[in-house]
Amino acid sequence: MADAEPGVVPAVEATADDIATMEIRGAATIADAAAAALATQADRSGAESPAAFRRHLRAAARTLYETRPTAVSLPNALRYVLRGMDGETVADLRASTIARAEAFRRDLERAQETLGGIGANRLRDGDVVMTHCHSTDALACIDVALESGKAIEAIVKETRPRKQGHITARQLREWGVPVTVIVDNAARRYLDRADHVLVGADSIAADGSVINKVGTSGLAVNARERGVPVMVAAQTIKLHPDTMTGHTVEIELRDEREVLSDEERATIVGGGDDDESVAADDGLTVDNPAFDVTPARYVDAIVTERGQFPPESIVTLMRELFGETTDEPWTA
Ligand code: RI2
Repeated sequence: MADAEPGVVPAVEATADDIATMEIRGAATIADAAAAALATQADRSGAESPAAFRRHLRAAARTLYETRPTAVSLPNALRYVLRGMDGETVADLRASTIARAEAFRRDLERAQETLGGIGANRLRDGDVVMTHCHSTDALACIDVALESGKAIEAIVKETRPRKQGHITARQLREWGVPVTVIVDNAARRYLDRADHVLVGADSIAADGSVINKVGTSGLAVNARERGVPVMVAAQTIKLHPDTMTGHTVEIELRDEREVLSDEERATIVGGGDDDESVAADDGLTVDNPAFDVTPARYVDAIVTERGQFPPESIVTLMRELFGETTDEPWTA
């Protein structure tokens, strides 16, 4: 855990740690946890002056912000809650911040339900859906389709390196959905059986490109070649306002041990625990990007709680919701 900033309560640090280690993961879940953590900070803050309260809230937001760089739901959540921090006394600041965080969390849940209803309209009775990774927004679409009596089958990519496809498979089996789990490399072969590719998003850029779990872009290209439509389920909290002004989305690089354990590495480069020569520079590089970028032209529809959009038109929604302001209130 990084050194705590003054005034940040331990529960916020614990949430930040859980996000960094992916105990808490998935863009919507991260946003929800971050808002809850700011409410906890407000509730437990020991600040004795309004200025100190504001300073500590900003420090808490910074602590959360620095955990993972790609999912924009995190800064969007922090910005939303901090903008609601209002009042001349500590008591008023506390109350307004907590109320704002609670409103955010309610809206998030409602948005996912609404999105699920819209996405479900794209699914017909008997359809087979191929999934990648684990997305609560994508699963919400299947959930509503099932509730309305449609039979759905799923082909679930296991999604290396962390195999979050297993979480998707578990959820779908709980709902009674017939599931076929495949290794990622089998996806193209199984696309012949799929009616949809359905994925979530960590960020959506102004040009309609979708940043999602690594492997999404290859899947989308193969799906286009096979004529299988690609549907992205993403609440508007996933829209990345900075991209309207030309910024790019940072792709998180994670620990190489998620790909290759120390033991596996030793089997490649030789040596073992007692072999000092392996330690420093063994000439083997392991890269572990968590996400990739799928260009808009490979995406058929982005489904949000505000409706379904062709990716190229998502920028109009982005402007409407965020304007041109992308300040970072936690940097003050
Ligand atoms: P929901 C996940 O990232 C996946 O890439 C998933 O598609 C995306 O977040 C959205 O998830 P990670 O946190 O918000 O597992 O739809 O790296 O739940």
